Amino acid sequence: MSKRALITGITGQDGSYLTELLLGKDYEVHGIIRRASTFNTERIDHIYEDPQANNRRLHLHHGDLSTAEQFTNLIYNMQPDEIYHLGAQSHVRVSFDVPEFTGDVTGLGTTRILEAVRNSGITCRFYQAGSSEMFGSATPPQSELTPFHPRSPYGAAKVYGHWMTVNYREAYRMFSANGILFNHESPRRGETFVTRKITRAVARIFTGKQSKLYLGNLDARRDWGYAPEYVEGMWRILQQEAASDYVLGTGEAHTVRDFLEEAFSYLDLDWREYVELDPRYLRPAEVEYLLADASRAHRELEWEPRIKFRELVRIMVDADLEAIGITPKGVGRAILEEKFGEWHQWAGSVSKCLEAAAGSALGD
Ligand code: NAP
Ligand code: G4F
Repeated sequence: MSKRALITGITGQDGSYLTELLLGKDYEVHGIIRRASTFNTERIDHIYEDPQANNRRLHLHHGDLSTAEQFTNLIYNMQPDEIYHLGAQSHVRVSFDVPEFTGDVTGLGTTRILEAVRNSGITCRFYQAGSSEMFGSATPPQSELTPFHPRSPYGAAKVYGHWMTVNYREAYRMFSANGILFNHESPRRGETFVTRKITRAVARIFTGKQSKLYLGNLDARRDWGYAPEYVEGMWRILQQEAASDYVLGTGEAHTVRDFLEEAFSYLDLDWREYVELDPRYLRPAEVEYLLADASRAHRELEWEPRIKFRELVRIMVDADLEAIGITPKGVGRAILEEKFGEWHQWAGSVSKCLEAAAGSALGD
């Protein structure tokens, strides 16, 4: 019999890839979406099935992490085998503007789902989307043994969610596991995160639609990987015999400046001609250096990312060129074909999603 999964944050970058992965593994997938006055499902439109269709395997339910009102009933009625809790206010700089809201949705949201599982009395496996932001100013490389020192309301909220997940494991013997994921990016990354902001700007500058790119701190170092590989890591974490916590990352760190250099030079452009500092993108406290020690995941999950920094940049620039209507240079596309020959391919996953984004059509 096929397994049933519930995903919070299904409309986000990771939620959309995870849905594709699980449908490919024959799961029945349920997702929680927020009611919005405009379409907010463009990342999953290409896989959504008509509600009237027989035997559909993707189901959406309205809900908001700021209230627990319907989660116990929903989970009791659904009886999921696995819950992937990905929903969050996930933008670090924005968390300084709305710290209380971030604590509520990103922190307490985790407790609301854990409590709903406990109250419903069902047995299922729970995944918490933890973040390398929890390490904050801790000395790199960071592993499962590195003490947390968050530097933002977002990071602090994720630390709370992390320890609640551990607590439900210890107190109630729930299979609740934390993934501590370093930055992972893709053509579906939100446009206000620095990687996508850069690759989108590169495509627009290349085609004369934009002349300047305003950024904040260019010295911060991040361990950037490719999102589809990380959702596979999430799935592996929930397939282990016992629940535990795992760091996922590439083990390579680069500065924002390195990212600019790589993205602009791919199209023979010099980033220095276009990039300017805007202090509004600086943070009251910065995380300077994140670098994963993912050796535990390599050993126990047999998880090893195949897409590294340079390849990631090329995939993202190619996709943003295609999104803007230009034939991509093609190196990124070729990398996917060569290295990612399984469920995630350009034609099925990148192009289809770009087409859907152009004409978002999912109704309620
Ligand atoms: P994302 O693209 O920002 O997606 C966040 C998801 O959460 C969206 O589906 C969003 O819905 C939903 N959401 C936000 N507020 C909500 C609320 N009040 N109620 C219900 N749903 C809500 O994030 P992502 O990059 O896919 O990341 C997935 C998870 O991993 C997040 O928890 C993030 O903090 C964590 N994480 C991400 C990374 C990374 O590098 N990507 C690294 C470590 C951890 P809308 O579409 O309606 O906004
Ligand atoms: O792309 P970012 O906004 O990602 P950040 O802050 O590392 O957070 C992301 O990764 C976390 C995992 O470590 C996730 F948990 C979190 O949900 C999110 O997905 O910023 C990356 C770096 C920062 O140092 C920032 O200061 O880029 C720097 N930066 C410089 N200029 C900028 C900009 N960031 C953004 N968003 N916009 C800028 O203009």
